[in-house]
Amino acid sequence: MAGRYQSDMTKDDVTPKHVWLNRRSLIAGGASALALGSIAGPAAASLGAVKTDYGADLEPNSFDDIKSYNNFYEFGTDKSDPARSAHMLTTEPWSIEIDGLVDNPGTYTMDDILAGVTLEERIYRFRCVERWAMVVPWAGFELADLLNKAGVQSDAKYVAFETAYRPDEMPGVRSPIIEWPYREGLRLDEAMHPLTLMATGIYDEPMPKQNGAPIRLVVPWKYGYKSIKSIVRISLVEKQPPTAWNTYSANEYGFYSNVNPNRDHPRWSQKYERRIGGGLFARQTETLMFNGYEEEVAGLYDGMDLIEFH
Ligand SMILES: Nc1nc2c(c(=O)[nH]1)N[C@H]1C(S)=C(S)[C@@H](COP(=O)(O)O)O[C@H]1N2
Ligand SMILES: [Mo]
Repeated sequence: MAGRYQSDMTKDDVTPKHVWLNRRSLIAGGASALALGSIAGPAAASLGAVKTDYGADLEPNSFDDIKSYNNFYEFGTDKSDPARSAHMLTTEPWSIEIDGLVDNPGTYTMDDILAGVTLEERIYRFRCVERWAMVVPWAGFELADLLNKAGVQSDAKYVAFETAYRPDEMPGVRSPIIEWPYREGLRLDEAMHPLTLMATGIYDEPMPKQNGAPIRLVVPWKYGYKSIKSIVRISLVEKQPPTAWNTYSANEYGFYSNVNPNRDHPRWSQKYERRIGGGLFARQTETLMFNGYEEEVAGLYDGMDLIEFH
C-alpha cells in the first residue's frame, strides 16, 4: 500500500449468483458432507450464521477472489503472499486481551467472546484505499456486543486494536514497513455503530487465515486498512490512539479514513474504484461517499470537516 497501487487483476468473473445461492441453500438444507465437500472443500464447516437483509441487493465476490487477493503485511506485501504464508499463523487457542477503561478487563478466550452471541451474515461492500473493491459475505457479530460484555466506562472515548505480533509465524514483520504490531482505532461511537462488525467467517465458513483468522474487525464505510485482522488486544482509552498507517504517513492515511470520493489520496484520485473479479478490463465505478453507507453513518460526523478530518 505504501506507494504501490496494485493493478494485477488476475481473477475471473465473480461467482454467478445462482451458483452462490445454490451453495447457500445446500448448507441451509443440511447437505451431506460429501455434497458440501464437493463444493467447498472437505475441511469446510458451516458456522450457521443467521441471514440478514444487509447487502441482500449486492453480488458477493467469489470465495476464491476473497481469499486469494489480500493485504496482510505481516505475511508479505504482495497480494498473493497472505494466501501462501498465513497458514503459519497459529489461531487455536486464541484470546483477546480487553483492557483500559472497562469494568471487566482480562483475557477473553474465543469461547468467552462467542458466548451468547448469534453470528449473523452481513454482506458488505469493502473498499481498499488502493482503489480496489469487493463485496464480502461476512459472518460475525456487532463489536458493540463485545464492548458491552467488557463494560465500557464513561470516560472511554476511543477503542484501540492490536494484531498479533509473532516473528516466528509472520515472515513479513521482519521488514520494518510499518511499526509492528499493526494497530488501529475507532472513536467510541463508530465502534458502537451497528454496522461495525467483529467477523469470524466468510461464506459461513471459519475465517481464512489470510483474511484475519480467527477474528477481525470490519468497518464497511472506511478504507480497508481500518479493518484490522487477527486481533489480540482491544483497549478502551480516553485519547485518540496511534494507528499503523496514520503513523506511517498522516497526510496520506488519516485517523478517520472514511471512504470519500471528494478527498483524494495525495498520490491518486479516489473518485473511482475497481471491483476485483471483474477481469483485467473491469469497468471503474464511482466511489460512493462512506462507501455507500452514508444514510447509516453520516450522522456520526455532523458538523465535521471531512477533508481536514480525513
Ligand atoms: N493486521 C493487519 N490487518 C490488516 C492489514 C494488514 O496488513 N495487517 N491490511 C489492511 C488492508 S490495507 C486491507 S485492504 C484489508 C484487506 O482485507 P482482506 O485481505 O480480507 O480483503 O485488511 C486490513 N487489515
Ligand atoms: Mo487496503
